[in-house]
Amino acid sequence: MASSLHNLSDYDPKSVPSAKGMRFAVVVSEWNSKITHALLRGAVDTLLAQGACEEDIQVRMVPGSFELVFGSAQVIKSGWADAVIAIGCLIKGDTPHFDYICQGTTQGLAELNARHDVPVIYGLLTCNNMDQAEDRCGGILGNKGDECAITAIKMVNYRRQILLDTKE
Ligand code: RBF
Repeated sequence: MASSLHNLSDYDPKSVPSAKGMRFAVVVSEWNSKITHALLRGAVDTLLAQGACEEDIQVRMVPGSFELVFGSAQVIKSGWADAVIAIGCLIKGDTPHFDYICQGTTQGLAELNARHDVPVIYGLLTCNNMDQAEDRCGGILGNKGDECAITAIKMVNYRRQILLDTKE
């Protein structure tokens, strides 16, 4: 899992299907907005570069990472999106609060994936300090937003493939 061994913006374009005709909702936490806006930029730019249309990308803001779960659930229920990208940045503080939010948000997003037919992509940075976050939102380790966009496209394609295969 060492992200220092993997640049988050690296991917093999041959392995990525076209995003044309896919609809994406990006739910973004306002906390540590310098980081989350850079992650959002990476995600949107990558979706567009892979063929998604601007009108097929919806961006919604929530106050903090913990609210990503409700924010994503609401987007799923609206029925509009083929995939949700949940973007947040948690920076460790002096109290155990960080651990509770990390755990709650991660568990909540995992439950959405298990319960619904819309993939929710984990765009949550959980960092010990701001330097680690900057390294991962367009710094030396790439941009996790890029990685989330590629994952979202692959997961929409995955579901479409399953639906096609079960029709045959
Ligand atoms: N939200 C984040 O997305 N990243 C953080 O680093 C972060 N740190 C927080 C630290 C404290 C002390 C508090 C009270 C909240 C923090 N939140 C953070 C907000 C959290 O995700 C949530 O919005 C609030 O706890 C309200 O439910």
